[in-house]
Amino acid sequence: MTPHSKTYFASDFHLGVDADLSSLDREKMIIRWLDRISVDAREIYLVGDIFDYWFEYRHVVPKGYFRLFHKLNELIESGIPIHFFKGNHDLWQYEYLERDIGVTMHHGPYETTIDGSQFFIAHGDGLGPGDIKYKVIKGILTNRMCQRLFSILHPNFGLSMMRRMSHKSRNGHTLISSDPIITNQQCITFCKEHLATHPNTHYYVMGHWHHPLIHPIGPLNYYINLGDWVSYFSYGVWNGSSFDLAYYQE
Ligand SMILES: [Mn+2]
Repeated sequence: MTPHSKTYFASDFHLGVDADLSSLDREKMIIRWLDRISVDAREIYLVGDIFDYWFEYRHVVPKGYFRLFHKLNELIESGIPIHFFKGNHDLWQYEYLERDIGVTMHHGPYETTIDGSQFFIAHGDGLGPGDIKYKVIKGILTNRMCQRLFSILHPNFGLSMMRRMSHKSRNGHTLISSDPIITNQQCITFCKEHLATHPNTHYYVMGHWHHPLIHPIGPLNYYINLGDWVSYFSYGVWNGSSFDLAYYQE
């Protein structure tokens, strides 16, 4: 196998919130993971909710994450492209990460071919039936005028408000079931419907539900949930011919 032949996927770091491990400890762990995979990574996809909350003002960004930003920039400079998806917790990102860190930002689902296989990559929020309340809220949060009004608030006030909102929403997203197929049902339903009209899609790679899973949805088609780096420390690896979930251990 040639070096730099693997594609890595991870999501839902939720940096900015302390869990069993503090945000800083998890950030340092993520950097050690990035160092490890940089040996054979060709591309890295970070599939949303990297930050637990984020708002980018015209001249101000939330402080912290310097270590992560530095590492991402270093990998990009070394020739490993990093794709960055907005999640439902950090959808207010504009050009800072793209311009200053060099990531390729995706504002919605992204379809691409990797080693001849067709991938559909998305954070996963708002996909599938139901969750009407969230879809309405997302409509408001992504509204330009609402964003402009919010940006008038002083960052000390605006960001602590976001932090509280984010905490509430996370509590609403604790695992629905101990069965990952049930937790992921909404996205699985979406993928099956999408597959009916796009039968060439081989892999649907998503985050959001925080419950790692590889689930067949067709003869050669799979739904993958990447889990999270709050409790699972899970990630996806595509080695050119197959997709696996792995769990980071020091
Ligand atoms: Mn999440």
